[in-house]
Amino acid sequence: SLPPQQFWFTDTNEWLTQSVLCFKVRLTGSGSSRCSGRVEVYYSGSWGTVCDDGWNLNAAQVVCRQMGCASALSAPGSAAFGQGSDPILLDNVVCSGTEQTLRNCQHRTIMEHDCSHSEDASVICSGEALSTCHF
Ligand SMILES: [Ca+2]
Ligand SMILES: [Ca+2]
Repeated sequence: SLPPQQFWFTDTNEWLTQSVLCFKVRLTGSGSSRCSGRVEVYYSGSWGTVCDDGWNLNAAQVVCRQMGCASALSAPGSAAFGQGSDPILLDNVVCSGTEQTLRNCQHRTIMEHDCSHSEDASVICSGEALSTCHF
């Protein structure tokens, strides 16, 4: 297992411990599978969606890695797997593709957005790989 580590997150102004390394992500929605679907992240007790503004293959790659899946094939926007109903948690996500989790990518302050659920972001990852996260 991972050694205890702490990270300062400017978006929440708090120290978070190693669980952040595995900041929970799930793929859901109509037609989803373990490695494809609408991206939902878990924050402060609830699940929420990600807006497609800025969403691209680099961001999808981070999600695919987090999910223990192989490389990202596409990063569909516009609620390709249906619209979520939970809060929109992340907007303007910009990743280089090498980040450990979506929260290590640039994004607006959590829950600040100018989106609707018609803009929910999704990923399609190829195959399956071994996860490096252990819950
Ligand atoms: Ca959009
Ligand atoms: Ca936006």
